[in-house]
Amino acid sequence: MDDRTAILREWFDRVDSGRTGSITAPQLKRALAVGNLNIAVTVVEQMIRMYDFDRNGTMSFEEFVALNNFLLKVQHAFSDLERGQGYLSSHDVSEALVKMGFSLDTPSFYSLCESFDQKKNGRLRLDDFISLCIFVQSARNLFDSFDTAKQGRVALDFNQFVYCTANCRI
Ligand SMILES: [Ca+2]
Repeated sequence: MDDRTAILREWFDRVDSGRTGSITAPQLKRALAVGNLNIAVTVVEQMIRMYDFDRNGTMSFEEFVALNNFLLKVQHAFSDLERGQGYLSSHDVSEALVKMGFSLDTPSFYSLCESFDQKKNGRLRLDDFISLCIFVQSARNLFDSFDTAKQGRVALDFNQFVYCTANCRI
């Protein structure tokens, strides 16, 4: 076990207060709040769904390590661009998303930014930005699961559309 894994393990065991070997959405939400990240429980649930490989609704240590890798990537993108301000402007968000491999057109980018700009002041703090990235990544995963021919385009019937929107609603 390397140092980073050992630190994560310690953190995980502290959050897993009942020593069940897995952590739940409310436990993860509380743990993130200790680190000053105020993330809506629906977003935390989405985080868990993204990496819940065995689909049991909770996060094992291995699943948590995968989530943590994603969160580190998001945090790095944020700190690269926040320039000591503590927030990203929508221009910075766009740049960060491109760096992370998401290039969106203007209408989808702005509606995305607006929905995650909690204070509606054009400034996305780290928790807003994490929520936004969780949404974009899960939308990407869901899209890819339908785009089996990898053509960048999918055709959905109404049931599939409802399935998608229900899955991405956070
Ligand atoms: Ca699981």
